[in-house]
Amino acid sequence: MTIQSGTATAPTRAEHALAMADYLADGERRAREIDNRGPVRFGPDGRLHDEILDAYWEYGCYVFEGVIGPAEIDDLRAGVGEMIERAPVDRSADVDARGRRALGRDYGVEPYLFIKPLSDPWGGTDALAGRHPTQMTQPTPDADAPGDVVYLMFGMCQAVPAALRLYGHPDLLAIAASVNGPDFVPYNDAIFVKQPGLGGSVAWHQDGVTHWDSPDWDEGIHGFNFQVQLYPTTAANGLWVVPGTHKVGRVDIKARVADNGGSDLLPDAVPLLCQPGDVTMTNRQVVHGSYANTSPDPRISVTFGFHRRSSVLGVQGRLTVKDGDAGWAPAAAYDEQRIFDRSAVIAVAIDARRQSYPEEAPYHYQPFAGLEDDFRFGPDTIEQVIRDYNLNDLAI
Ligand SMILES: O=C(O)CCC(=O)C(=O)O
Repeated sequence: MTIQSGTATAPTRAEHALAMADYLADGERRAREIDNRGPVRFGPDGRLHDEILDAYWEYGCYVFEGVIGPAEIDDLRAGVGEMIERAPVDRSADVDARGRRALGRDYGVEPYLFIKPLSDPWGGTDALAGRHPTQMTQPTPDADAPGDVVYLMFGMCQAVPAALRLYGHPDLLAIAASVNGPDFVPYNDAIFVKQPGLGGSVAWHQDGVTHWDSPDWDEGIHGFNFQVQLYPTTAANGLWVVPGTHKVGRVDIKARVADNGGSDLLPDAVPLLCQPGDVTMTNRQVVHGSYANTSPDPRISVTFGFHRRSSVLGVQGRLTVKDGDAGWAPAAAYDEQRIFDRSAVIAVAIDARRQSYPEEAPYHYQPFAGLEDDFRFGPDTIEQVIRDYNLNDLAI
């Protein structure tokens, strides 16, 4: 069977899984041929090892193996699992499946984004600046599938204490400093939930929206995203990237799919294959996407990104997901205060982590040097820094 983008006749879940098999195997083989994975290594100066940086800049993605230990992964699975359980029963409800008031009814940003099972909510639409020009195959879910499934969850630093601690992870922050400079700033965060047989797709896209025509454009100007994987990621449920596309400017994705006979199975894409505790770093300019999860394996990717300060300061942020609806939300240009307020989450996260992992050397975040005592994790900073922090995301 040929799978085509946006066709009227949708395969069933089982047909889709079967039809993907050869493509998935080929993609795995291509992924193994690329030298872009291994444990995190730093040089004597504390910066990410040059070999890793070179590979990241060559391919636009890197898989760091075994960064997060099993005990921390267990904590994250428990915390994220609870956040999923506390979701409204469907997109119009205020109570969770146990009849409790759902999480986040008092949050400034709705924490849950629902979709129809196995659907592609953004492909071929104007959402998110129209950056997903083609629609992925949307298989028909099994008859017993729920009407709505959680697709994305926002506000992890407020909703999941283990995720706040993760946000202060010294190796991840040292990587961010190596790529974006010691004065790096945060972007946003989102947890991708791809339940087996239900999880939706993310259509092929490049993330950045503000700097494509900038005279200062380069391959790093739109920053990168980490994904901390809580479960194994496979070719069937994982994120795919087209290596090297972060270097070539805006890619005509529509033409690529058309040249591929209308199929969304791009021939030069590779899946990011991970074990629990592995962390991927993906350049936001690389063409990337993921297929409907018709496999039996769940994927939960705790996703958060970082930018160069110069990419954000004075820039009009335009890209956001608000009120459960992905779309443009014009804001004033990001100024020093906004950047400071959002970056304070990193300072508090570092201290939250220090309190839970006293044996680990905390990361020294240069923009908050000397201010550490003002941003200790506790009731005051939970209220003043963490509550609704994602209203201040820095989305470019
Ligand atoms: O994890 C996925 O499936 C999609 C991730 C993505 O599109 C992103 O992080 O920008």
